Amino acid sequence: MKKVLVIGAGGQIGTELVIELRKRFGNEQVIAADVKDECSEALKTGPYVKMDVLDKEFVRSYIQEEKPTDVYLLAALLSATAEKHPEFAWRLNMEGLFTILDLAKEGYIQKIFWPSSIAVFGPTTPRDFTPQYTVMEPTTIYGISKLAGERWCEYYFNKFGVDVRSIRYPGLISYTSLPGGGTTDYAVDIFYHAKKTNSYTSFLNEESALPMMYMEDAIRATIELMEAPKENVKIRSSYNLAGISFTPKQLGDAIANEKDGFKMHYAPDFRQAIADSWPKSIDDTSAQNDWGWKMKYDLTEMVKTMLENVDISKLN
Ligand code: AKB
Repeated sequence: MKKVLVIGAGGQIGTELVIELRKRFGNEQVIAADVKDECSEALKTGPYVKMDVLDKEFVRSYIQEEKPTDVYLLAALLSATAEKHPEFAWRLNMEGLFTILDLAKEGYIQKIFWPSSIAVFGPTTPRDFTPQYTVMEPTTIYGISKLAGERWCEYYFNKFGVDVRSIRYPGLISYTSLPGGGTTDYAVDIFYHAKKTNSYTSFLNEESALPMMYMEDAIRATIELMEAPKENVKIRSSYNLAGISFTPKQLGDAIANEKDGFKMHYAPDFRQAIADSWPKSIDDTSAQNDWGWKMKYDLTEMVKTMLENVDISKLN
């Protein structure tokens, strides 16, 4: 019987992932875990446990007791925040991964999902239609931790047969939970400001093309990869996922098509240098060929859905 544990369930991906997993496998089968004492309303439909992924003893004893079949390990510091707290980011992004990989190696977990990111690429990577296999010299702490994590995942698969699966997420766009501390966050913030003030000041310049993806597609990709037959999962580092590539200007124009008079302004900050080191677009042929990945949301549909659904009371 499937029993799923989602660590980092309170974050941008975690909240929507738990909701979808509970729809598919039943509320009681999906345990949400996060560092906060209490979970949000959205997660109250099933079990919740307070868990600090750095508390190795607690994580080990909880998993040994509960024996989840599948663990999604989402707890991490994203790119912009990680630059401000490099040592903590390295610890958080790596130590939790080792704890979970070791538990799987010891037979307590059957399958692991661990998220990687386009941040594994760097300024020496070809930036257009970035291939699955290419030069990888990330220059951010977050990117370095994700690349190291990918190598460890593949190592645990090759050496110990640990069934670990991963996606290099592009920037993720959603309205249920706010993103926290990423370089791609502008593409979510913009919708709140568009609704509230009909204008937005982007912290990336107008020409910064980055790959992005609507959350519903990202959640579907995650579950499709986790449910794919083992032999189809040929890449055990992490799969490229393309999503939709656009610049802040293109996103602003798409919003202006829906909202008369919407105005964009630009005030690039330290996140510009991070964006400049990342791919503009991604080649995800391997994901398409290996486990049948196909994206649904394009820019127009994503913009319409976001404008309809963002709740501006979430913006302080
Ligand atoms: C970030 O901007 O740090 C994340 C990512 C691309 O992994 N959204």
